[in-house]
Amino acid sequence: MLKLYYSTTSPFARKVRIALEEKKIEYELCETSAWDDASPVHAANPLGKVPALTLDDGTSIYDSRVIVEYIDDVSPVSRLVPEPVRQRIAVRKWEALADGACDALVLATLERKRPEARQSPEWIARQRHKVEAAVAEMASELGERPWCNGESYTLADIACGCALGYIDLRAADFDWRGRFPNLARHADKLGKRPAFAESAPPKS
Ligand code: GSF
Repeated sequence: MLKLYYSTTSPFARKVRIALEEKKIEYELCETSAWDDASPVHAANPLGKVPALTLDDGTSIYDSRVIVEYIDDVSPVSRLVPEPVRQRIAVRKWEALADGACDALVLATLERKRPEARQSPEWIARQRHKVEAAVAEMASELGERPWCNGESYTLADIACGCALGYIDLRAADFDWRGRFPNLARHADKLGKRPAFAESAPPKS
């Protein structure tokens, strides 16, 4: 059976978990911390990051974008990335935007964990700016439409919802709900899907 190495806080792993659930693919979850040298994720991914997915033949794949592409291709149920090239690229661009916001927030979070005297406020501000610009772009792209891309639920919505959830976890002071009511509406709608509700990150 497929085995997913994940952590409860990782927005990238959450994206994969939601995709697996939506596609109704059976898999085993293995919670782990990539920061633990003894974590089995290091054998599955030389980069030592979650998520990583081991396949039935014992090989593994990473990172989240490759895993999602794989699971979208192995099951025809609920296509998450549309096939026509323009739509596909638009959805993948949404994913790059949402994942990029998470990457910046991961960097800012790690910086804040360093001893205070060694932290760089400029670096944190630089990353924070990227997060804010990405969220503004998401709000502008979503507008008043029902889904991030096209007429249906896609990976764009999954990536967007996971990024917003991660912002709540790591940058709770960023009032994106107040600034972008359309994103708040969309996040609430996504949060009602079982796949989102079941994978919600821990509170703070
Ligand atoms: C990012 C994974 C990642 O940053 C993907 O899968 O899409 N581009 C990759 N994983 C973090 C956990 S998290 O903050 O989501 C991780 O495992 N970091 C451990 C490390 O040593 O950097």
